[in-house]
Amino acid sequence: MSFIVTRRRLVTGLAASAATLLAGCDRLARNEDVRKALFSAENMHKWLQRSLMDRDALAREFRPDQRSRLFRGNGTVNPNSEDYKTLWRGDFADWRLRVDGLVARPLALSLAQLKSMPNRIQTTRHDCVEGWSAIGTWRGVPLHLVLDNAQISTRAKYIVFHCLDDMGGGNAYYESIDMIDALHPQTILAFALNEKPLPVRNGAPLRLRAERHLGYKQAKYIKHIEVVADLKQVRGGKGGFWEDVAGYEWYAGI
Ligand SMILES: Nc1nc2c(c(=O)[nH]1)N[C@H]1C(S)=C(S)[C@@H](COP(=O)(O)O)O[C@H]1N2
Ligand SMILES: [Mo]
Repeated sequence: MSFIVTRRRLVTGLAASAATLLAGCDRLARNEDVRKALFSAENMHKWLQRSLMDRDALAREFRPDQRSRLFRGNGTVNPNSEDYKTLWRGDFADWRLRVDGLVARPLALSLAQLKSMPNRIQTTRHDCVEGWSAIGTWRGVPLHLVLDNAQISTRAKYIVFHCLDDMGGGNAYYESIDMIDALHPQTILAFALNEKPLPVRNGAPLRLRAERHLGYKQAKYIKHIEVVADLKQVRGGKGGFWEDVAGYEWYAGI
């Protein structure tokens, strides 16, 4: 006998168990605040997304001829820090990707070293919350290969990307993802867009592509990857620049 669990049956099943659970929590549920928190649209959405979404599923890939003619830039498109300008003038030969935190072997990788590692090419659609999308072809090193090289600890829970651009007042852009996304096959450190070196506009010399996520997770101008067990100790504590300053959702899955 074989069992095929359809998505619908899973949803129905989960909803039924939630109902049983909630009936048991009747006294608790009579508390107005608890009820509001449980049934807020945001929490329901989060709960459904977290429990049902197949986190290993691949994002759709497109054919190269489906690419957008121009992959526009957004957010920082020309970092104005002296550090960045100096690196750019030297064609990023002096740039290093630092990898540290919960690792046995901290790394400082040059662009040449990254380019000599096995890489992946993927044509995907980028979706920005500001209401635009673009399809581009990215080439880069799968993040899991870099993490393997650094020998990350079993305590590692999140990967934080620190960037070279200053968003004002010395606050660099940063973002983070969890280990499921870090090990996802389409999560790459991209050094090329549409088979050309990554333009400054789109994050030269290295940017993240985590294809199951919205645009703001795709950190550009990466200089440092930090492996951590907790996001609370990093910067504003919410896991990303926009999460800290504007309340964007940390989990921006699509
Ligand atoms: N370092 C850095 N990364 C960033 C941003 C930024 O301002 N700085 N903007 C984010 C946002 S909101 C989007 S939509 C994408 C834009 O990528 P693009 O410039 O290649 O279109 O980069 C993301 N990564
Ligand atoms: Mo965005």
